[in-house]
Amino acid sequence: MSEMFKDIPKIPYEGPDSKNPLAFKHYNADEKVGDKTMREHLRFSVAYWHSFCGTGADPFGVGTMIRPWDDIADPMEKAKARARGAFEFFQKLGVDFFCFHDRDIAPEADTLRETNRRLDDITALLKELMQETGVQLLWGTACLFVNPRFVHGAASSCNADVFAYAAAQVKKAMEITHELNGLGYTFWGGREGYETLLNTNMGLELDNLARFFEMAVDYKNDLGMQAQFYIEPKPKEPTKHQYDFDVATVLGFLEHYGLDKHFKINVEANHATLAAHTFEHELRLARTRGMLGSVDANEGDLLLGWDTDHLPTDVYATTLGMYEILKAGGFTTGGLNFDAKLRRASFEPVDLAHGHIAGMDAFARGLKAAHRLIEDQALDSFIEERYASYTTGIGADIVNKKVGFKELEAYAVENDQIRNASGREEYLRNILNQYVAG
Ligand code: XUL
Ligand code: CO
Repeated sequence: MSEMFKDIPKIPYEGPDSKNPLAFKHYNADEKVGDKTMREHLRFSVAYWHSFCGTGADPFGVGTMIRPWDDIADPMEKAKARARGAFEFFQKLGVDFFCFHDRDIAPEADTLRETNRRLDDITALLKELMQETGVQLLWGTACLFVNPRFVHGAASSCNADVFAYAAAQVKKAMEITHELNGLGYTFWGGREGYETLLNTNMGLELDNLARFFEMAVDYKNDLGMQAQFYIEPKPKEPTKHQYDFDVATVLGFLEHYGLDKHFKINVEANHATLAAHTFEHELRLARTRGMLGSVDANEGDLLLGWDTDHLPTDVYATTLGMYEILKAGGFTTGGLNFDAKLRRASFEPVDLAHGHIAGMDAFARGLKAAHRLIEDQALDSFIEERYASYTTGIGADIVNKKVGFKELEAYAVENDQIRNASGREEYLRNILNQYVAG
């Protein structure tokens, strides 16, 4: 097969002193960090939509990206060339996983029947490419937001025909994910939200969203599909108010409808910041509830209020993110999916390599720093000491539910000269600095 990305060589690991821009300085796939290799910890995945379908278009201008398949006119031939190019890129980068939406891999036709036939064609090609390369599908998903039929949402649309169409589309996307042994299946609620309450029946929309998930769980059982289901929270964009606002909202929704045992969370860094949380806050909440499944690895621009989806380079964020992932016991079915795109002005194919090298090196550094923070109990010992009052005496009685307000009042009147200790945030930030630099 002829080489498509001629400017991108196989990316080697050359270590922190290398000056070669097309080499890893920190990501050394087979190097062990604790009891696992970096490859096993990080489970990097490339997102098909941004890297191979993204055009660079914005509200003020058309696409800018130059890709090897640009001149192919026939949409299916183009889709096949794109698939071959994608796998060449995965191999050159040395990643083990990829993720896609149904509409990324095969172009939509005029009828649902023909669209599904096209999907079958490309699925067969992907299967071959996966077998040849050993690259696996981290998760699949359905695009329920680009086509105008989804203008009012999909499962939360006011139009029952749209609900039915979305169900048919997800059914097919689950089938091809299953056919490709996908480890997961993600639900990101593209337009599942609202613009104005003036035209919205919120109660029905939320109930319908839950009905849709129940049907997906039933069909997963029918298929005998093992893939882990994920929900990916996002607070806004494209709709003004998305129903899956943040981890807390998704947990509340899943628990309310009795769906929590069927799902885990796919936390996206830039979605966390859009929700006015940090990446590590969202990860911490998900892990605290045993719901941390996978990660969409990217970062936002704090000067801009939208989902800029940069390839991540902030080593503080990757360190604190990896800290949560390691504390959760590491990934099982999940991984770090670069749901991230190049800037519009970075339009040459080689920029894809620069962007992903940046992301992989940033997470490799984060992994090493987080591992050492945990090994040395650099934060744990402080936190343990900070909450020590709950391990004995009245604190232990509170934790063990041995006391109520009456007993606590009796205790408080005898112990009302309270002494608190410093939270030492600056001291702890100094420690974090040392680990991130080291
Ligand atoms: C959109 C987003 C999606 C999901 C998959 O902000 O993150 O690409 O990850 O549909
Ligand atoms: Co995402």
